[in-house]
Formats: sequence, C-alpha cells, structure tokens
Amino acid sequence: MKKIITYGTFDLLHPGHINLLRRAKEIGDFLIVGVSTDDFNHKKNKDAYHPFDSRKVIVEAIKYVDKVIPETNWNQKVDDIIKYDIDLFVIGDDWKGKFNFLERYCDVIYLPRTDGISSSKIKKDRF
Ligand code: C2G
Repeated sequence: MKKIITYGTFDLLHPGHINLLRRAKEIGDFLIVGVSTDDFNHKKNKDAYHPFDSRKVIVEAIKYVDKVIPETNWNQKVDDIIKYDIDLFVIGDDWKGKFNFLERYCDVIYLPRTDGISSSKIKKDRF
C-alpha cells in the first residue's frame, strides 16, 4: 500500500485544496493530511477563519483523505514519515524546493497550485 502525506491549513476549503488532495490520492492508496493547529498557524503567520477542530472535521469529510493528524510544528515531518511508513510527501509547488531534505526518507513531489483561488482571496473578496 502506497502511503502519502501532505500538510496544510486548509482554511475556507476551496477547489485548490481539493485538487491537491485528489491528485495526491491518485498517486497512492492511503492519504494522511497534517492539518495545521491554530498555534502553528500563528507561527506560520496565517490567521485561519475556522479553528483547528472545524478544519479537521472538514478535511476528514473529504473522500480522498484517509487520516488527519495535527500539524503542530515545522519539524514533525520526518517523525511522521517514519511513524506512518510514508512512501511519498506531496505539497503544492508554492513550496517547491523547501522540503527536498525529506528525500532521504521518502519521495517528494511538488504539484502545480490551482491558479486564481486561495483562502486569503476568499477573505478579501467576501468578508
Ligand atoms: N493549494 C493549491 N492551490 C491553491 C491553494 C492551495 O494547490 N490555489 C495547496 C497548497 O500548495 C498546499 C495545500 O493546498 O499544498 C494547502 O494549502 P494551505 O492550506 O495554504 O497550506 P499552507 O499554508 O501552504 O501549509 O508544513 C506545510 C504547511 O503547513 C503548508
């Protein structure tokens, strides 16, 4: 079974998030998503509209997602990859190159972002 992991805030869920998760699941069999906690979002300078518990419930309801874990810090990825026996780390190419150090532990793929949509754009356009 090919196990995949990705991480993100996934606030105000939109097609860009879904496209990423769909393509990640198409490459493997079991997709784990690390959803950023509220505290970690502050460290990422991200101010999510939905609190972690809401974002967790929403991401867990996505048919491509098999398991959701909390993302509490920048340094947990290696431990997660080992703990969950991950074959492939996937993330959008806005992060291109940032996680190449994980290649010692699993394959790393940067998928093209979906243009024209983001949580911050939604907040700006509608709130
Ligand atoms: N994404 C995308 N297209 C968009 C918006 C987001 O493909 N239009 C992807 C991002 O590249 C990321 C995932 O959807 O792979 C989640 O995006 P965010 O919630 O913005 O997550 P981010 O803040 O990038 O957090 O340790 C990694 C970080 O937690 C990633």
